[in-house]
Amino acid sequence: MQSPTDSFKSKECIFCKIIAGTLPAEKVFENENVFAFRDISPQAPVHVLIVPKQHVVDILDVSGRDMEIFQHLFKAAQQIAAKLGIAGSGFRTVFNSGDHACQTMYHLHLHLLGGTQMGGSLVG
Ligand code: DGP
Repeated sequence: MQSPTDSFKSKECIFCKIIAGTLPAEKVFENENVFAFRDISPQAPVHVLIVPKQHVVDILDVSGRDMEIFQHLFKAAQQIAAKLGIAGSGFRTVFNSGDHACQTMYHLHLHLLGGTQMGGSLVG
């Protein structure tokens, strides 16, 4: 598992390597700002990770002009949900930040989950 300190160096970041194409992943979407791929350990029939191409650690690491990152991620979520056929049935978007949320990968990522009826509880 990556530690926040280690993965802050983007050259060592697994998600940066996936974006660069030096580690394999099942890509579902890409544009100038965003890359999206299937989660290696899916928790729903559709489980996609949407990541900014710019290396930022978590939502606390985004400020100022970088706030546009959130716009890019949610715009991509809209497009991917439509592309994968879950826009109508519904989907969940989640950011995990820090220990209590069990963040394990320290490159900001928006989970997009759908394709099944999910429970109402957000805290496992
Ligand atoms: P989080 O707990 O929010 O930090 O979720 C990180 C997610 O990243 C977790 O659901 C598993 C996924 N993941 C970790 N390593 C890889 C990988 O190498 N490839 C892919 N596709 N997903 C990964």
